[in-house]
Amino acid sequence: MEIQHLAEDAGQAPPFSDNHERLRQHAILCILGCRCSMEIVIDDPRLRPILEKVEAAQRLSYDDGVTLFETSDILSVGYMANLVRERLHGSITYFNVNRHINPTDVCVASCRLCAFGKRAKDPKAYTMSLEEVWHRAGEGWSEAVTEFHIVGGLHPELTLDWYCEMLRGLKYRFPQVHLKAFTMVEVAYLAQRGKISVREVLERLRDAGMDSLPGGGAEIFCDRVRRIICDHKITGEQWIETARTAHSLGLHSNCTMLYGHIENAEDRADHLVKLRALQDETGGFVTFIPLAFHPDNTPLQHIPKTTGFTDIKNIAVARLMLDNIPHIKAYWIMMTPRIAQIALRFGADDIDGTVVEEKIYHDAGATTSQGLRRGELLQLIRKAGREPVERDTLYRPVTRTETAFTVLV
Ligand code: V47
Repeated sequence: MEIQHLAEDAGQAPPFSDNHERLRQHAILCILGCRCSMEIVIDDPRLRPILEKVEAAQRLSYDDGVTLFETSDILSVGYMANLVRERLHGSITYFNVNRHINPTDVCVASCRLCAFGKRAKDPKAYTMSLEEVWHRAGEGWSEAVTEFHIVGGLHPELTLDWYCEMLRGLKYRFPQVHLKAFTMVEVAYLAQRGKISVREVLERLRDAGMDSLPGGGAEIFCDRVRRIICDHKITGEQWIETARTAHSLGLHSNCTMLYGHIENAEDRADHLVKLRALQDETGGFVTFIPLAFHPDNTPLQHIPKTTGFTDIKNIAVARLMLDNIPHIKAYWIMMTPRIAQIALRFGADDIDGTVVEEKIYHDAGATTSQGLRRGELLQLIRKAGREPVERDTLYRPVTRTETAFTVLV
């Protein structure tokens, strides 16, 4: 009788005044095998209706997003995000064997958020020759990479032909490697400089070997914030339009959000809702990566660094709001391997890859290592109690020996 009564009440999550009584009821429900809202003690009552929606697999609203960003009840948010993560991926955690290549740091944009971009006249600026790019791609560890992640500054002189030649040369030398290249910002800049359409730029890059696009440059879509952190970059609307065009050509891409600077909870919720709306339309996003702002060596270096709490929260809220984007990445370079491990219990199902040589975050003060070996990534994931799966860029499982790999299609 009592048990039946408790089970009926389970969906309503009554407020418990007596902790002992709550634990007793919880124990009975566990014996019954119920997974319900009574398993979790919610400190912030504003999260109750959100939990109900999450359990019923209903879409969360913009207001829910603001509430999730504002609350400090991180365990409840994490519980919900983990529920969704495990519904989608079980315990599987993806990683890849990749290499970053940044052909140039010369950039006309001078974004305040960035420590990587340099003016052409800066003695510290560099631009690789094509031969250097191709040579650099083959350097590093013997493990066969499955992806080159290629991004750089907005160089005022490098032409679309130069970039196409770079891609063709990479495909010729490394035919099996997926080329994930150029942010929406670089694509839009090439179109503007060449006085041609974004579509034409994307078609030419694709025909030269570009397989997909990374998620960078989205920052925060809100104009008020963009005017301060990246005033010379394309607008949020132009970023979305460029991604829409890429997806319409059958190209997949990732997407990002830069947090931890001058944005607020509303700006973040708005950013996620806009990404979700585009994904409803195109289905072209593969992975979302929340990026923590690193202030060192930028004009915004007075802004304090993000905390582990904020980093974890952004992963969890992203998993809850982006119900149509399959993967959420805890980019270990940006959040440290330690926090990335925790993130695997708070909504993330991916930790990125070996990377080998990272410049954008290290120029901005990152203290993580430049790269990790495949075995170290496996260990990180296993020690977090998750099941590692090596993937290619499009999440097909990879089997490998030390120097060769096979993608299971
Ligand atoms: O576009 C620049 C951001 C992005 C800083 O698609 C900064 O798989 C923090 O997009 N502090 C590049 N962030 C990184 C990126 C990325 C990384 C890993 C995987 C993928 C993917 C994409 O980093 C830039 C910009 O949004 N950024 N400067 C800074 N000081």
